[in-house]
Amino acid sequence: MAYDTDNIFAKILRGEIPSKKVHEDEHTLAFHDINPLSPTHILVIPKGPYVSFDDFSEKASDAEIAAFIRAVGKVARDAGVATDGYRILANIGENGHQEVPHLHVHIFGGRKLGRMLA
Ligand code: IU
Repeated sequence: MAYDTDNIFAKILRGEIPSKKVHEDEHTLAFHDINPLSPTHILVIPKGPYVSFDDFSEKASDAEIAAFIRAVGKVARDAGVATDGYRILANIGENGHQEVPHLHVHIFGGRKLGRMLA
C-alpha cells in the first residue's frame, strides 16, 4: 500500500496536530493513545513513511529498526510497566484491523490484561 502523507500520525509527526509525547529520538516517536484501553496505552511509531511491519522490515535502515525496538523497550520501562508486565501489539492491514496506515506498536499495561484473542 502506498503511504498516505495525510494520515493522522503523519500529521502528528509534522506537528500539525498535538500529541501527548512520551519519547522522541531521531527515528522514533511515542505518545499516549487518544482512546486508552488500559491504564498505560502508548503508541510507538517510526518517523519514516512505513505503513506495515513488513514494509518497515524491508525498507527501513538498521538504525531505524534498532531505534524503534529500543524505543519500545524504553517506553515500557519509563512508563513503569516493565516489572509487572505489558503487551505489545501491532495491527497490520485490513485483516489485522489496522485503522491508521502508519506503522505503530501499541504498549498496553497497568492492569492484568485479558487473554489475547485472535
Ligand atoms: P490501530 O492499531 O490502527 O487499530 O489503532 C489506531 C490507534 O490510534 C487507536 O488505538 C486510536 O485510539 C489511536 N489514535 C490516536 O491515538 N490518535 C488519533 O488521533 C487517532 C487514533 I484518529
